[in-house]
Order: sequence, then C-alpha cells, then structure tokens
Amino acid sequence: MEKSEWIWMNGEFVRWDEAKVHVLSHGLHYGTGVFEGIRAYETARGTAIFRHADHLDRLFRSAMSYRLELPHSQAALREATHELIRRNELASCYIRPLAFRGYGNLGLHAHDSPIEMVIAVWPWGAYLGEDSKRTGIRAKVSSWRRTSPDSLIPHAKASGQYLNSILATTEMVQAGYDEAIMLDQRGLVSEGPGENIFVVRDGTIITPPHTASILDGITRRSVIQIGRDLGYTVEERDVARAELYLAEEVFLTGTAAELVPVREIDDIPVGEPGEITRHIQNKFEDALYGRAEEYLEWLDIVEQPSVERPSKVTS
Ligand code: PPE
Repeated sequence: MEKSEWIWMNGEFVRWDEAKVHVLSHGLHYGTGVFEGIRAYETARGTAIFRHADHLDRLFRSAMSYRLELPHSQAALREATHELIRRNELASCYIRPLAFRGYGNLGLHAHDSPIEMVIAVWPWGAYLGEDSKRTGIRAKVSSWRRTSPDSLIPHAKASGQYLNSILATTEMVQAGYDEAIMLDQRGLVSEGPGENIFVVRDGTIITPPHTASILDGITRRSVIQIGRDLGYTVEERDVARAELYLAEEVFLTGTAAELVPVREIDDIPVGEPGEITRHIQNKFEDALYGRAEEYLEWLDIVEQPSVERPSKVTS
C-alpha cells in the first residue's frame, strides 16, 4: 500500500510509521472491531468525501450492534478526517476509520479492554483494476456461504466478520478468477466479499434485499437512487443463482471497487458491459466527481485553509 504521512490515532496525529498497537490488543486476537471504507475525490469544489455522514452513521450502528461505545462523536471524527486529509495534502484518497478493543485484558469478557480509534487515509486506486471498470471482470460463485444472520451480523462492518470474505477471496484467487460471488445460507445470491451485486433482467435492475445477509452498502443505496432517477425499475428481491447466468447484465458496487461490470460468471459469458450498467456507471461517476447537480448533497467538501499568496511583483 501507498503510505501517507499522518494517521489520526486516539485523538492525536501521529506519523504513519509510529501508529502502533500492543500485540496483546483484544481486536488482534478476536476481531473485536468495526470499521468503514470511504473515498474522497478531487472535484471542482475541492476534495469531496462521498456520503461521509452515511458512512459515519454506519460505523456507529456497527459499533452499537457489537456493544462498542465509541469514545469520539461523529462530529469529532468528521473534523479529524478533514484535518487528516489536509495534513497529508491528498487531493483524493481512501479513508479507513477503525474502532477496536485495545490492550487491557484478553479473554472473551471484551468490555475489560479499552476502545481505541484510528483513521488512516492513503491513495488507493481502483480495487479490481482501472481496466475492469470498462471491460468487466470474471467472477465465480464461492463455495463459502456469506455469514449467516443467526450467528453474526451481516449488517455490521465488523473486523472479525471479514474472515468470511477472506475465505471466499482466497478460494477465488486460487481458482484464477477476479472476484467471488457469495450465496446466503438459503442458497440465494447475497453479495461479493467486498461489494454488493446487481443483476439486470428484462430491463429491470434487481439487487438482493437486506434479508439476504448483505452489508447495507452505501454505493448500493446510491445506485438504487440513481437507477430510479434515470427512470429504471429497481427491485430489491431475492435472486436465484441461475439468474446470474440468465441476466443480461451484472455489476458489483462498493466504495473500494466503485461500479464494476461482471462479464463472465462460472465460465458462462454474461457479455460486454451493457447499456444500463454503463448508463448508471456514468451517472455514478458524475456524482462522485461533483459533476451531477442533483447529487451534490452527497459530497462533504474538505475546506482548505485560506493560503496567503505573495502579491505579484510588478516591475
Ligand atoms: N459488502 C461488503 C461485504 C463490503 O465489505 C462492502 C464494502 C460492500 C458490500 C459495499 O459497501 P459500500 O462500500 O458501503 O458501498 N467493502 C469495503 C472494504 C473493502 C476492503 O477490501 O477492505 C469498501 O469497499 O471500502
């Protein structure tokens, strides 16, 4: 990964290489943490954090689900993130806030360990490759089922839960594909290891519902709204595995991945990125880069301090 200079850690700005934890930190042993993945883009109005408030809301809901009382307010975290981006002088970046049980006591009585919080920002290019956003990827249905809602909390973005995504990713890489698609405990389509999924059938855009063990993706929400605003019918309903093969178009959405078309699933061609996928992808990119008036409210602009410019020397 590409380093930046500063990391925000428990209320202070520390050097990237100095942001360290004790090896007996609770979160390292049991995955007791919650996090977010957010992106900031360079726009004509300055660096803009996409749906920042929605991401911070989700962080607090994830924390609540696992009974983690976060020691900083949403407003304080927002301000810390703005300052961090300014200090690192980044025009665009990926933003990773993380709250975890730190060093105190090991064992399953988690409340004995204090909660630590960090925010890191760094430049991170397209997750599945820049080309894949244009040409599409090859996906494989995983043999690993997505975390079921009766043993963990798919709605929470919790550190330990990502072992499930890592099993699916490792299997998919070894088999030679670009990304995995996971089914839920019922055998219906759920999502990717780090993305939500959409299929297009008979011109209708369909995505699995909240009851299919998905993460309530913020890109998913944006795409549902953009799709409807563009006049498409968007349905949240269960998707059978075979519908992946029967679909006219399939695409994945996520903060890191953005919007990635799927051109092949289980070696069955879906085809080149389709018209509806491209239509939504273009509008979504306009929203990210501040080119869509109707979605400007999604952008949290990082204000730059006014710099005193030396007055021009005239001869
Ligand atoms: N499902 C999962 C399991 C998931 O991790 C993500 C985000 C999504 C759906 C899409 O959610 P959203 O980003 O709000 O649209 N995955 C994050 C972490 C990826 C990683 O490799 O780490 C991300 O995209 O930032």
